[in-house]
Amino acid sequence: MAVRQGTHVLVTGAGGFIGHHLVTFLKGQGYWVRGVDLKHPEYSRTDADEFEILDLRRWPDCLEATRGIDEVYSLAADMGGMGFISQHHAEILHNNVLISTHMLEASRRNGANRYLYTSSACVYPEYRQTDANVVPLREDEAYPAAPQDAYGWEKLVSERLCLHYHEDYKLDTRVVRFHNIFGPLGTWDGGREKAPAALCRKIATAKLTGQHEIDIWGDGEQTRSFCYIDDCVLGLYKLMRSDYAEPLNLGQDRMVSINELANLIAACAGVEVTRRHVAGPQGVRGRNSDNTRLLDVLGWQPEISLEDGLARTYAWIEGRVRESLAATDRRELYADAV
Ligand code: NAD
Ligand code: GDC
Repeated sequence: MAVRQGTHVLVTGAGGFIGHHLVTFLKGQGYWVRGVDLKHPEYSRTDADEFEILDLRRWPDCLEATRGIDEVYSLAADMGGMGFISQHHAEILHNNVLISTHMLEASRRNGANRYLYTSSACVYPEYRQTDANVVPLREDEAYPAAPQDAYGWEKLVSERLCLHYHEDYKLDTRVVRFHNIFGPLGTWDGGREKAPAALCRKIATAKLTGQHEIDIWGDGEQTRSFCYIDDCVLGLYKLMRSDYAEPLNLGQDRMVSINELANLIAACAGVEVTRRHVAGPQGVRGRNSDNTRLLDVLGWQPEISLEDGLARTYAWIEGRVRESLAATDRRELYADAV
């Protein structure tokens, strides 16, 4: 505890899904934490000791964010699910290159000891993910490079930047590759939401309105693995405390189809839904995490079952949908009255 109390930690993207949960976790471990983002967390108050609204595309803001900091968890990024990353290539590449490049250099200049960069399974080559029954992806399979979308290209280049800062400047870097993280307090509507949140929202809406048909993008036979947020923040912390500087997967290795995911969520909701398969961005056909190296390096892998994680996530999203439907009813009543 003594070391932790003296350690000043920065979490960028602390107004977002994973960053917000990570701040709470690190406070629980006894750290002094500064959160930075373009916005405050949307669904509950931050536990950070200090929270600054900064734009990390800007070099002066990165210097401001990293002053007096020992360890940086770098999560800020312009990001979203397939609906967002398949439509905003230029914006994502431009914004995230600036954030990652400036944050790494500012952390070095201000004397940070450790820097953890949050990369993505999107760095893996699309040619390894063409089959729904995909071979789980190993860390050493990112090359020859053919990442998914501009989002994946930025992640791969920033991974390399971290490795070179480690070699050239002896900055103690860590690189994690997330595989579809989900949970409460994450984006659930508006276009950036990923499949677990989108399907929870659609199924909650079906349940609460009695219209039991939901849209699924594609035939639903595409596969993914999904990792619950509590496992994600624990894994991030374990990686930061390790001495491992190479990229490391952080995800579940249980692969399900999107149709199976919808069935599991419908079971949480206690309703039966009919799936309507519609056109939509699908990304890779299959994706799963190989956790061999994760187990080797951390002696641990995510433990929370998909069923448990979905039950907690669904309950939270059903609450948001209920509020949203009630607000719509109030607006319609008011419009009728005037
Ligand atoms: P999120 O969108 O909820 O959080 C990212 C935060 O970064 C947002 O709050 C956003 O406002 C902030 N941000 C964006 N531009 C900024 C800027 N210029 N200055 C300051 N803040 C800025 O996303 P998340 O799910 O919490 O993801 C966190 C990190 O993990 C990201 O780097 C993301 O690419 C990576 N990642 C997430 C997943 C996942 O499944 N959630 C998968 C792979 C990688
Ligand atoms: O958005 P996502 O969760 O991202 O989509 C998973 C699959 O679910 C896709 O094939 C998509 O077509 C399908 N899907 C079906 N219906 C829907 O209503 C829907 N909404 C959404 N969003 N998807 C639906 C993600 C990236 C992240 C990130 C992670 C790393 O890709 O978007 O930014 O880095 O990967 O694992 P996904 O898993 O393809």
